Amino acid sequence: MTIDPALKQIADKVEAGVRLSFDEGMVLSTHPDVLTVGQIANIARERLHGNTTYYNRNLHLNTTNVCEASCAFCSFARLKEGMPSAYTMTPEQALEWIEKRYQPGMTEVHIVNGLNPGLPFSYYTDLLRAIRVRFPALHLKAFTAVEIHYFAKKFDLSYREVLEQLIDAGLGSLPGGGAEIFAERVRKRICRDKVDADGWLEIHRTVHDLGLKSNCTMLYGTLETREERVDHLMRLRDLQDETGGFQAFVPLAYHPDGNRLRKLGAPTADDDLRMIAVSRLILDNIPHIKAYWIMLGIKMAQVAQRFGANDMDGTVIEEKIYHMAGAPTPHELTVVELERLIRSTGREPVERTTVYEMVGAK
Ligand code: V47
Repeated sequence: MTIDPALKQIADKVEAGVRLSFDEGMVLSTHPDVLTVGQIANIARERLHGNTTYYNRNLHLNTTNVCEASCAFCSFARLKEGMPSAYTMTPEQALEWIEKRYQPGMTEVHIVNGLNPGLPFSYYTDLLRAIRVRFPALHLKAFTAVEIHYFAKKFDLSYREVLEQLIDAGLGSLPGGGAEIFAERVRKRICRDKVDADGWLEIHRTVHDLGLKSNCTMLYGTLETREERVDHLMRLRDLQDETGGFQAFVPLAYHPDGNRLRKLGAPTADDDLRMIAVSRLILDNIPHIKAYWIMLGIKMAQVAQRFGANDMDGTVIEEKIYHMAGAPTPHELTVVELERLIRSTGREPVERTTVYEMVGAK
């Protein structure tokens, strides 16, 4: 088998543990031989994680889809209360919602909401406190940086003050959503009403400074160029050099149904696998790359385990955001199914907590 010299040079650097540049990120992003790109990413993946693929037992809770922002790619949000399928749960209704779906052994609830202008800040602190009291085994991974920014502006608080109050109420970590694509050119067109790239990064910097971990994401497949994808990864890598607080990167494949960008269609298999591989190779300082099966599809998430990914996310009981945008995946997987899917790729499933402690380890 012959390998193109440009890829061979990159493979040698990866073998030697040398950091890749923006230009090398571009070679990996554009070279037609995606299989070799994946093989190179697999070197980095196996060096970090051997044969392990992580998963967790989690629930997704979205307590309101009423949202002031009108992101062009979103199928979940409703602009105003009272519009068809708009909803807002009270904290009590949220508890009932969890109660119906909770299973012993679950370790995480992932909470992401719309930017609802009708709710006071106490709604969010009450929600976290109520869940913490009723379900003490659940880690509260809650509110994207977009929501934190919204609370800060609306309630006239600094990012630090918002986060300190949420931590006091039980916040355990921040999910990675809302990063979309950092390039201002694209942000202006797809999500102009929400926090800009610098604000998103500053919020995660503050989260890390307060001692919490967080995840990071990139939405790909809308209007961005390949350069803008690599630029996004470089900005995440720079912040991670500074703080070390990101634990996982989750590439989010754009889903086209029911939103204003639907004419674009969905990312291709090449996009999906290449995104996993390039992120593994550029983000040499972020430990985990998640192949989120809900949006990649189960089969692609399995293949991704050989292209640089080492995590599948979890059981994800009742996902809404992607299903309203047309994701054809099931709404949940059982642990038995997840483990079978991981084993059939030749990887060893390991259950983890949100912060990557092994479940059952002494
Ligand atoms: O910020 C919304 C994205 C994100 C669409 O941290 C869409 O472990 C594609 O943050 N097509 C929310 N993407 C989800 C999220 C997340 C999910 C799983 C794990 C983690 C983690 C975080 O979903 C939004 C936005 O970027 N999104 N609509 C769409 N039509």
